[in-house]
Amino acid sequence: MLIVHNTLHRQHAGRHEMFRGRLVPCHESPDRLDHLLAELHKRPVGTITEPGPLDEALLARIHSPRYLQFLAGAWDEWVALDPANAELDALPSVWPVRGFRADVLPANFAARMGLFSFDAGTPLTAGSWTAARQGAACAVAAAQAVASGSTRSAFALTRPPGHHAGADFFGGYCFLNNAALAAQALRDGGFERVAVLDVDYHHGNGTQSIFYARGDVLTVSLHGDPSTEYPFYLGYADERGEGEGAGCNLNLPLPRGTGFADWRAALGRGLDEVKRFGAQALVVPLGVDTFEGDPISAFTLRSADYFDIGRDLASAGLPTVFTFEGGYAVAEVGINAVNVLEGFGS
Ligand code: SP5
Ligand code: ZN
Repeated sequence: MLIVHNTLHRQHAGRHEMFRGRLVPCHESPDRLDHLLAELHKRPVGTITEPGPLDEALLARIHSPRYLQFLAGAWDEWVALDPANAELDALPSVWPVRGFRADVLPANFAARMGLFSFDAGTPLTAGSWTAARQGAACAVAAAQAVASGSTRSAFALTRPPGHHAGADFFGGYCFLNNAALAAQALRDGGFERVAVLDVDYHHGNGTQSIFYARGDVLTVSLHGDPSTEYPFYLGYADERGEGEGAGCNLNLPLPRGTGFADWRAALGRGLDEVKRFGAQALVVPLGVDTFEGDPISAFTLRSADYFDIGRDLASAGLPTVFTFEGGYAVAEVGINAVNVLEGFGS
């Protein structure tokens, strides 16, 4: 397995996220990748490389030009609002909901932050753009290596994560949709039909929305039932895709407290769907926030279960790209993620 390392991820280090009226310390922190890398050094499951420069044309096929332009200038604009902001994380505080204009682009930066986001839990910092771009470059490099045939499987150490980010919005700790970029890179690399099988605790709303009307990319997500779990407003079982993408989205919501037996049965249903679709390559947004010790999630998977997840995913027999998503029991993040990779094999 090829492992693509994100050296610049540390430049994205939020201090606080808004949670129920309080600013609380960020769950999504740079030390998550330290633990992952340390575990990869203990248990080498593949060769570690660094990505080349990010393919701008590919980036612009997944994200809208005005969103990318917003992200590129966001930190400077935040500080321009007030020089004291340089010491603070940028968070949105006002959003356009139903009935508001989606076509306007307010000059006011705070207004644009809301236009391009869906929560106040995703701090944007001085280095977020640099880090997100390098994470995306890892996902693309991993996918291109798989598409070229130089490796059968690859794992991208993407941080910040990506599966909540849509074509023109950030949220859920995500800015650029690494998994969507990987799927598009696999399509461009010659695979006609690509499947995304998202195993993070949270619904992959960004990836779903990006591919919702496309028939060439299947999106499947196993996740905490959005009626009680973040991101709440998408991820229900009746969302099956639209237009050419009708039938090409599958959501498998599971209740809080779900254990490995039920979770694994849902994974089996997801894998059946991947097979039925006739996927030629697979992208797995790998979150390990399904772990019993995760501080923000409510499934009860144990560390040993992640070997079985890897084995089950390998049974699809497809060229596979993993992107790294959630998982906030920091000390166990490395063990659980590398267990998946070890179970998967090469
Ligand atoms: C990539 C990913 O896993 N994103 C998840 C974003 C979840 N954001 C909402 C977090 C709510 C935090 N709840 C804290 C509960 C503490 N008891
Ligand atoms: Zn998650």
